[in-house]
This record gives sequence, C-alpha cells and structure tokens, in this order.
Amino acid sequence: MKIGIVCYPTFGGSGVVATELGMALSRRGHEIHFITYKQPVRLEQLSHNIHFHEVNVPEYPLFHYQPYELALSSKLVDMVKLHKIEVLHVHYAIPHAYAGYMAKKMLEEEGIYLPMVTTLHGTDITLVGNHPFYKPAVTFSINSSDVVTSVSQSLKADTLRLFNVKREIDVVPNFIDTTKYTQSISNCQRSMLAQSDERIITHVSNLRKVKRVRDVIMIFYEIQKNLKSKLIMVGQGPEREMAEELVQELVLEDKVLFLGESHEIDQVLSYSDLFLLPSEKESFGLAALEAMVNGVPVISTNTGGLPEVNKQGFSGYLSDVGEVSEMAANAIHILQDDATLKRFKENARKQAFIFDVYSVVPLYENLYLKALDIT
Ligand code: GMT
Repeated sequence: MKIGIVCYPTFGGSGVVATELGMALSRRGHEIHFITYKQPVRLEQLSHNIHFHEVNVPEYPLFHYQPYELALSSKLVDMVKLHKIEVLHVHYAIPHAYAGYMAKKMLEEEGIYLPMVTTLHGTDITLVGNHPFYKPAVTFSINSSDVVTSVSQSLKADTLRLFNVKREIDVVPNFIDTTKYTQSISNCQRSMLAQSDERIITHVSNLRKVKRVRDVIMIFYEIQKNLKSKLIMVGQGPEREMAEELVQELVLEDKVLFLGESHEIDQVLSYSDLFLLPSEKESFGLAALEAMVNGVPVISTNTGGLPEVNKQGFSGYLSDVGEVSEMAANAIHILQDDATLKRFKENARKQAFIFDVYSVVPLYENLYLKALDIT
C-alpha cells in the first residue's frame, strides 16, 4: 500500500510511534510518505520506500497565527495526487484529523477518495482536545475519520466519555521492536554516569506539568537517603527550571544529572536500574515500555493506560497520583538487593515483549484495509 503518515516530528510520544510505525511498514514492503513540518527525529534513513515531504507555512505579517492546517491540507492534496497515496494515517487528532478531513473533501471534488485513519494518542483527548475551544472541531474530525484508533483501552473509554463519538474505536497499543535491544551493557560507559555501587534511576519525558517532574525529584530524594544512587533526567521542557531549582534546594546537585534531549535514550536506559513515571495522566506511557524492553522496572502512577503496560509487583509498581512516599518505598523495595532487582529486570523485559512490533503492526495493516473498504 502507499500510505501517507501525518505526525508531529517530536522526540517522544505520538511522533515516535508514527515514525517507528512508518519504518516497520516500509520493511514490510509498503511505500510510506511522511508529511509534516520537520523530518521526524527517529527517521534516520530515508530508504527507497520512505519519503519525507516538508510542510512549509509562508509567513505573512497579517497573521498573528500562521495557518498550518491550511498548508498541511494543501500539501496532503498535492502529495496524494503526485504519489498516488491510497490511505492517510494521521497521528494526534489536533489539528491533523481536521486537516486530513479537509484534504479528503478537496480530493473528493476531483473524484479521488482518500480513506483516513486517525490515531488518538492521549493529550489530544484528555488535555487539549477536551477544551471547549477545540471540542466541536475535534469531535467533528474524529467522527469524520473512516477508522479511529486509540493507544489503550483507557484512552478509548476517555474518548467515549468526553466526546460524542459515533465511530467505533479500535484499540491498537503502542509497540516496540524487541529485536533492537540486545542489552549489551558496557561498564566503562556506565561508569561515566555512576559508581559501580550506585543504582541508576532514570526519568525520560518532555518535562511538562502532566509528568509531575517535582514528584520525580521527591521520590529520588527519598530513595537516595536509603541507597547509593544517581538520578538521570532525560528530556527538555517547561518544568526543567523548577526541577533544577528543587535539586539545588535539596542539595542533590551531585546526584542528579540533566541530559536534555538525547538521541541515546536506549543507551541510558540500558544502564538504568529503575524508571520513574509519576504522571498525572498517561494514555499509554511509551517511555515506560521503552524502559521495560531495556530491562528496567517501572515505578509509575496507576493513571490512564499505565496499568495496561506496567504490571503491579511484576514489572514494577503502580500508585495513586501524588503518592510520593509509597512510590519511593516501592522503588527501595525493588532496588534494595541484587536478587530482587534482577527478578524485576527480567520481568520488565518479559512484559515488554507483549507489545512487540511484529504483533502490533499487522493490526494497523488490517485497519488500512478496513478503511479502504469503507470508501
Ligand atoms: O507524553 C506526552 O506528553 C506526549 C504525547 C504525544 O502525543 O506525543 O504522548 C501521548 O502519546 C504517547 C504515544 O501514544 C503515549 O504513550 C503517552 O502516554 C501520551 N501522553 C499522555 O497521555 C500524557
């Protein structure tokens, strides 16, 4: 199939899922066209059946807000006609499903039918899309999609609760290519981050409010009182300054490392002993899955789709949002002795295999076929 993928070209979340999906589909013989404003971060190689088409928005002084949706829908029309794209898969409803619908309508005028699959990722439903200023447009674009998917059962339930959705929603979880992770840890590289007798605890996110970065630091504060340990903070975002100030206040500067955005997340994870994800909301928690496939147990909240990913007492522990003391106690339990840690590490890796790319990507292929049948 010739598949157009629209996504955010970001370091994490929906952008990563869309990019990994496109690359997996190309390996299965499909022709993939990424259409977005910048080359997706994880799209390392443009092979013969992967193409990237940049959406440019010309600046004009009249516009306080540059009309990205307009430029995206025009680009979609052009690319569909030029490359004979058969199906469009948009990731993150805002504004991609809306722009995709406009492209569909423009193409219909020319007798071209373009089925559209919309994947809901989380904040497009639970935080942003739900705002009254966006809700009518988001509801409309979900209902105008030919196929709608959500990344967890929990997000499906949220969508049905918050929006008047008339479409069936298929749950297709986030996935991971388990063959990419060999777990070969070089002690020499690990020693750049921590001493051999220190546990390494990691948090990876876009450091937004929803990630409860303060809780990450406070959980670590409790852990380091009991165990020799280091905290590695990976990612960039609005809460970083607050987190750095808190680290200073708690006199943890020697124990906490802020790496910013990194292309070496898997390497950092492969040295890590524990992953912290105390989010307020998390429709799936791809970062937790990436940790688990690297054999890193997860201390998370039990919000949203996290209980579908992290298994209580097996791959880690889950607590109510804000339960910092409980999360710290569970972390200490996992880290306290080598045998317990080894067991949790093995379990985390086993749990990640449930979400292997080879079982999940065919689900999307079937949905593309379903979408092609509908139109
Ligand atoms: O985590 C974020 O804030 C980024 C966001 C996104 O859309 O890029 O992530 C959402 O989509 C991911 C991929 O499906 C999910 O794994 C995350 O759980 C989800 N984030 C939230 O629900 C907060």
